[in-house]
Amino acid sequence: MKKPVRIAVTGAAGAISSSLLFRVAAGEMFGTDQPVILQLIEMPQAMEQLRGLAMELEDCALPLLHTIRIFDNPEAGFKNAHYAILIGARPRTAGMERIDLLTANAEIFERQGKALSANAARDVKVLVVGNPANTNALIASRNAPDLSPTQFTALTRLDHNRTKGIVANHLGVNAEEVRKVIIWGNHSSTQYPDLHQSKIFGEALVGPQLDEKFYQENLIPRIQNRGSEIINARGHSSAASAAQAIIDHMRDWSMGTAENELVSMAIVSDGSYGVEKGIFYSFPVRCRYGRYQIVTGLEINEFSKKMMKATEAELLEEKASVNHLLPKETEQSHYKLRICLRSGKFLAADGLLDSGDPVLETSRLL
Ligand code: NAX
Repeated sequence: MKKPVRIAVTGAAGAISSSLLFRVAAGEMFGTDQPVILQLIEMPQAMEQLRGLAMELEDCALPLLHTIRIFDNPEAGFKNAHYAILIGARPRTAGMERIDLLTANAEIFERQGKALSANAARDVKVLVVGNPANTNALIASRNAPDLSPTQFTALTRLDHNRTKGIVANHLGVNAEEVRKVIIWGNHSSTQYPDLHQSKIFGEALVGPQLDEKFYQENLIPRIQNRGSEIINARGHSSAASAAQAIIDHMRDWSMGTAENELVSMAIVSDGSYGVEKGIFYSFPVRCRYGRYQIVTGLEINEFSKKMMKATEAELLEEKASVNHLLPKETEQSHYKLRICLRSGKFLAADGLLDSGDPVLETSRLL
């Protein structure tokens, strides 16, 4: 049996987490030979609810569930975590402006970034789910001076999976047949679900299988607004499908993407495709050896360029509104990316260790 991995989850008593934790403890995220230690974090007022959830987990007698620990603060909860899934966030309440939501959450993610930097395993992989997810990831990452920005990601896999599901349903095929969809940009209604690179049964999708006008005028807005459609229908935001997307995101990041496939992850921009550096933007990536790599060289048409710019503009606006929470000292590390090795040493994108010793030739292995 492998050594257990430590998985910290914030917002652990909430709706998404309640769908997620049982599946993680059953081995659906990291495999059925990987024991897990769950470090569950909640607000002090939700600890009783969290204790109830922990009891239910215990009552499942799952063989992979090594330990459950519950915490009312991120500093202790992130201790030695190999994975951190940041779900807890302030929900938008009536009368709250977008800027109020950004500010309320910014404070939460500032503290969590600091706590991760000081307490988590040096090669911790962080996934931000709580909204506004991309900008929350930026705040956490900018407040984590001892970690690499490449260790932080935000969830756009739900949008990616939604696109596959909706297109598959429209065409009457299995979702697995719809390959290479891309979500560009923000996890918001400005996201750009790009099907121009997509394949179905190995052939181009837009054009031969899917009318371009229908795609632009019907499918794109439908995917962009799917979150609100679900809230209107069930009175709650997505929970089970978000849990599925979290499992897919973490599994692919650590264990690799399927052959001949790509996935969407919001990661710190390195300037690829002309996207401004230093913001968390969803790109097409492939993962291997526990790292992601942006898929480069895709042909981008004029329509796509316009859509990609619009969602980038929204992220730049969000960044400007939380600028006061982004410490100056971490600005450079977000422009010149390096990866953090398991040893805690940093490897620059040019293949040099901090000491200046070359270790391997790498291009864009982030
Ligand atoms: P719930 O309201 O059911 O649960 C949130 C939980 O987080 C609550 O139990 C609350 O006590 C806790 N919490 C709040 N602040 C905390 C903090 N500082 N530390 C620890 N715990 C804290 O919401 P749920 O449906 O689980 O959704 C959680 C977040 O995911 C929301 O921000 C939501 O908007 C976001 N989503 C993001 C998605 C994505 O694709 N990126 C999709 C699903 C979801 O909408």
